[in-house]
Amino acid sequence: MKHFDSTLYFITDSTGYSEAEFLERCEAALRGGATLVQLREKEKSTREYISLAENLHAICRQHNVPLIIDDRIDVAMAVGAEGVHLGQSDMPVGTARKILGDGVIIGATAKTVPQAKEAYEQGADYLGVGAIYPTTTKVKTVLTSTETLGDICRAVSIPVNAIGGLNNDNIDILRGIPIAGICVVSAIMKANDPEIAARSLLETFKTLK
Ligand code: TZP
Ligand code: MG
Repeated sequence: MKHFDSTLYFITDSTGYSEAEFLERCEAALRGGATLVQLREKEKSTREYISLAENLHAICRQHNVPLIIDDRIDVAMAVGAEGVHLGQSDMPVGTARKILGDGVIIGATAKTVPQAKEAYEQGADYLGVGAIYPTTTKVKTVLTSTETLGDICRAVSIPVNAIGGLNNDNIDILRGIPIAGICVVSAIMKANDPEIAARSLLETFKTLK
């Protein structure tokens, strides 16, 4: 069954960490309550990406949290990950859906209402929308207004997550917008204690409803 909860969607960045440190931080995020995890690797070889995905998948399974692979449907298939996340320059959602079938979670990045509607119509299961704030994470993105975020939420009937520069001190800007959850990289990955960071983000998010 394709069930997932995108309330606290933790997106990884292994830059600067040994594999052991990286996996320990991911596990801490899961202990803190991350509800969905995305492995996002931009520099690794295919073989390295698969190996890290296998190791992270084992940890996610222990916490009953689905693992999503960024960009690479081949890597997702190789490790039996629960899903894949596709940006606007990656494989179109409809093509990925044909390859992966209905049982796999497909997420898509959308920055405008037309992009959101297209991904939804092609079979996306959730959308990531942003960047809401400037981000220090390595990514090609532009800012998306909270107004557009709200319009996207109302234009599709799948979960929509906000992303980009979000942390405990600034997510109040999302209050009242019918998002399903938040996606964060640095606020957890670079926290002194990723477990505490995840737990408090979850608590803060719940107060926005
Ligand atoms: N897409 C839009 S912003 C972003 C991605 C992958 C990075 C978000 O990272 P952070 O550290 O939570 O700002
Ligand atoms: Mg991508």
